[in-house]
Amino acid sequence: MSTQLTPILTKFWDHPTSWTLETYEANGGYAGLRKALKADQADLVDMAKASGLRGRGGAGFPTGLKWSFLPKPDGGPRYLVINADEAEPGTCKDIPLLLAAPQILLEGMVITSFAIGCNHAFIYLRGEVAHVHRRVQLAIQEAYDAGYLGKDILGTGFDLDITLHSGAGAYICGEETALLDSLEGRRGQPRLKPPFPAVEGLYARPTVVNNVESIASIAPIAANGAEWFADMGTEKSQGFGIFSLSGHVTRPGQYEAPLGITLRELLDMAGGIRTGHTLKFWTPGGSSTPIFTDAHLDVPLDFESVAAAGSMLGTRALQIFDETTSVVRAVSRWTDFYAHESCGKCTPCREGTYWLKQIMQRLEHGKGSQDDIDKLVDICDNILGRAFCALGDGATSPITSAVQYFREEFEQGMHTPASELFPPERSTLF
Ligand code: L3W
Repeated sequence: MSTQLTPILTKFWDHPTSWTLETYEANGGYAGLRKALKADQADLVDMAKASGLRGRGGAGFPTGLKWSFLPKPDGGPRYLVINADEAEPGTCKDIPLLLAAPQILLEGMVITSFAIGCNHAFIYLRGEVAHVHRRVQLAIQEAYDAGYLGKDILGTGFDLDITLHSGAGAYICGEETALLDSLEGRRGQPRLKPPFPAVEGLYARPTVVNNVESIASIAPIAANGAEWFADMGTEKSQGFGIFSLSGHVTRPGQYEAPLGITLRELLDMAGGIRTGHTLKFWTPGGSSTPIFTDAHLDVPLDFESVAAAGSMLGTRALQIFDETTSVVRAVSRWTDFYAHESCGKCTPCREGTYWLKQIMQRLEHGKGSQDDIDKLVDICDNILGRAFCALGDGATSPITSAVQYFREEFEQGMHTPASELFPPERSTLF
């Protein structure tokens, strides 16, 4: 289900055959590509820059700027790689987009490849979603058959092949350099940066790695112009995005809206917190971002405002929890996840997430000791900024923010199990 204030990426998701090329073309699909193929490559990079589009995969890095980091052509290959390894707890926008409207990503990929001079692009898809793999493969075939992919696209002389690759179910492969290692057939572990992928990426060639939603947004930008996009959102966080609401909300789902919308406004669209209950805490951008409470209902959900309020816009994965939820139990589940998914390459993350898990489990089961809370915060302090990639930092965010807002619940964890304070059957989520 999708609800749209800006009906663009999610425009026809509710159509019974939304994923077909026929439905996509009937809704204006590939108009952006026809325009783009008549433009200069440099103008398309400028278009991406002028639109203000920032990466939709979590970091918010300016998309056009990233493209402009590619070195001058040297006659060798350069690649576009789409990060579709959506696995962050709560994040559910790229997989639904690929299922409902895969052609919009493919159109964005052809435009981007043309802009950066790439003739072979890849989609790295999360391994667990075999049904999505089938749907995207079908969409790629339809695009080849219609002349949008392959040799001499639409008679312009531009060639592009797309390879769809499924991962094997490791969260770390959403980190762009681990993804590249995995795509090359190696065990997915992050590489040292610099060199950034733009300079030395897939097979040590210049590579643009972008998120699904970022490149899908390029298709309507090419059709409607950079200014049209830049006019939406806020001054520094332009355009629109998909907000995924989950948890204790009446109508969970994907809500497309300009950046800068607030949780209060999104909840109005989603029917509010489930009947008879009140908001307790929520994540603005997935479990790797510091949690917010009911005091943050009116924070504009743009990169700057969320950062100023102490968190990160991340992937706009709004996981919503009401007063029946134990914050200790919720954080303990996320900590299990990070400990399980740590790739083991660096000591702070490999050892630190294991220690965090032990302490969180003690507190969850009412067996914490006097100094456990200080120890938790101290371990987080020692991981933050010292891990090899963002996974370590992400593991600390829910813990330090939860201690900040709900310290008394952690203190209760020294003697009372969370299941007694917050019976799981009332909460329904954990
Ligand atoms: C060339 C430079 N390129 C930066 C590029 C860089 C990358 C992009 C952003 O983490 C975050 C993380 C998660 N020359 C460059 C340059 N770049 N300087 O810009 O880079 P960075 O390092 O800021 O971020 P990142 O490593 O991409 C992503 C957060 O997102 N997150 C994660 C969600 C996870 C998923 C998932 O499910 N797979 O989306 C949620 O909040 O914690 O902070 O391309 O190469 N000088």
